[in-house]
Amino acid sequence: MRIDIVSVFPEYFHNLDLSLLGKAQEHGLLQVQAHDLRDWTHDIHHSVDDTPVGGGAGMVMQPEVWAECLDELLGMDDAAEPTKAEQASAPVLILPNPSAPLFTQRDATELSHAEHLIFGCGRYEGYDARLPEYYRDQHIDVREYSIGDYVLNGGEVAVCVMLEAITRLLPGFMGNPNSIVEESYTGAQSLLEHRQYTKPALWRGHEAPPVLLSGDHAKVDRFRRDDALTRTSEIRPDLIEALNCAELDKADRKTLMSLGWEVSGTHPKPLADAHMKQRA
Ligand code: 6GU
Repeated sequence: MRIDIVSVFPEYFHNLDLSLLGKAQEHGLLQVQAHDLRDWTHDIHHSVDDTPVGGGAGMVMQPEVWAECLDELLGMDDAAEPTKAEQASAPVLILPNPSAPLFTQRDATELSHAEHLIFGCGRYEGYDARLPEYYRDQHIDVREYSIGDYVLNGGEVAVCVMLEAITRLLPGFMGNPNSIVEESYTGAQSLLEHRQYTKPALWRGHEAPPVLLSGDHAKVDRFRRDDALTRTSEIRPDLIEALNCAELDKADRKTLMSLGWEVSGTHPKPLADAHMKQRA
């Protein structure tokens, strides 16, 4: 996978040379290149922003500087019609934006199959709204994503978050691919992961659940599944409501009922008179 990142702080992405991402680059699994947006400016001040049309606080990133950079990275200077192979490996343009739909595990999985990703990091009050519009008109797959309901100073951290979520799904990235299968937010039936314990079994007076030491794999699996259901019911009831009841086994239903859920319909629903432990 090839990854280009454009930012006015390209040094920000030195962190990608560390840890598993750094290893993956060394092994040729991915090639990451961070570019300085100011390299595409023409004026002496290397300016990338201007005041908002219509007035208001802050500065907006100019579309033309971005477009000259993105045209080059997208290979759009090339007048020739794209070949079939080029179309199949067409880059996906990802623009972090706090006012966009949330980035989820589903997006990470989908993007992990792309051959080439280009991330453009906005700063200030963001980029000119015509930028994503223009590239969609050029038949580029443009995605705008937010990583959560809070405001960051720029898209750089958001890009690091998305990149980590995407690249760890590349075949050969993780030492043990099973660790991906079991974790939270994978598959249609998303639950928070069960809690984990290591040795010693008794630590500062706190015991790890004895069933985990029983050696009975079926019991361990059931305990973990119930722990996942219980934690999800408490912390993320929205994920329980999205479950498909037809895919729950008998023990799942029993556990959910004991947690105050009705499981006779298509999706679980809170029992009308149940004292649900909702988030404050
Ligand atoms: Cl993608 N950008 C910024 N600036 N703030 C954010 C965000 C993105 N996602 C959440 N907050």
